[in-house]
Amino acid sequence: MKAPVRVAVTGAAGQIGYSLLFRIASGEMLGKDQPVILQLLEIANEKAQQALQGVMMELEDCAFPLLAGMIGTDDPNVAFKDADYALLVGARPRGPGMERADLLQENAKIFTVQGKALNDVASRNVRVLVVGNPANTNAYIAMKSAPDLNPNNFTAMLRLDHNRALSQLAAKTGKAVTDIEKLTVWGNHSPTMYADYRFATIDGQSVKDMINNHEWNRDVFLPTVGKRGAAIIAARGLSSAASAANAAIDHMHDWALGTNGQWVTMGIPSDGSYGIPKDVMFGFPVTCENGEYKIVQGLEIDEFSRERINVTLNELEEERAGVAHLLG
Ligand code: NAX
Repeated sequence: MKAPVRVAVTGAAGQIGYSLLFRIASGEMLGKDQPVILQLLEIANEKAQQALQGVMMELEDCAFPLLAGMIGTDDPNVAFKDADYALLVGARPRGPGMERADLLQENAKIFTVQGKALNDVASRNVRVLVVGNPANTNAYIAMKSAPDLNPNNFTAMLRLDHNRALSQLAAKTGKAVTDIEKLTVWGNHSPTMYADYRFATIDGQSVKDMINNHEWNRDVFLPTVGKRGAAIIAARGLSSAASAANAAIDHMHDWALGTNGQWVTMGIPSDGSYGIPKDVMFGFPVTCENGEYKIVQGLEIDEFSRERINVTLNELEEERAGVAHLLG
């Protein structure tokens, strides 16, 4: 059996946490041979801490063979101590009457503190996934607040958008999700993201040619994927939780264990590829191998795609400008 790794999860008593922690502890994220120590962070509020204790009791009651230890805390310096993986799920939700700018500011405060704590106490190789919204900008803030860590180890979750797009394409073509390769989602985890199936194939055949309907792409597919989060809220009265937890598992699993050459989508700091300014936390097509991701290069960006990419990039640039004063 391997030595245990430390997995920090914030917002551990929330909805996504409740779907996520049990799957991490059962080995679905890092493999059935990888013991984990869970380091769980919740806010310093009696109700939240009590709820966290309840979740930890349930984790105990599963008697997971791979769960090698567990702590619950309200202190980021404790939660992130020597963490090998950090899933930053907890964030400030949008309250009544709260403007987008206020939401950005409130979350910027949280992710500055958490980025600093990661910088101070986490493993030098910690791999960070930000789920809490606005995920890309929160990940950017955490990265900028952790100057001693490798910026490439800060990522944002676009995988839910990727998986949503996969499912829509499987339904449209009548094929299985596992048949579809080379799909990606560019940009921000927001309705502006651009799900792009121009390169996707099924048994070597072009999905674009199979569908052969630009209007469906523009008027049905993109709005369906982009507004899926809102549709779930309308139907369930609560935001996506199990599917978000599933996407977080997929993201970390593939990053740690590799994708065997398959494309997946990760929000990562741009290296300048495809004209996206350096450091912008952007959804790109990547492949993963040996614990590293690599952007798929050489894809042609046509006029429609460039327009879409610019829209989502502009939104991210605006968010970045909105928090610049907090990053010194
Ligand atoms: P919940 O409100 O159920 O849970 C969030 C938990 O985080 C709460 O228990 C809260 O006490 C805790 N929390 C808040 N601030 C914290 C802090 N500073 N440190 C530690 N814990 C903190 O929300 P949930 O449904 O679990 O969603 C969590 C986040 O994921 C939200 O920001 C949500 O918008 C975001 N999402 C992101 C998605 C993505 O694809 N990137 C999709 C799903 C989801 O909407």
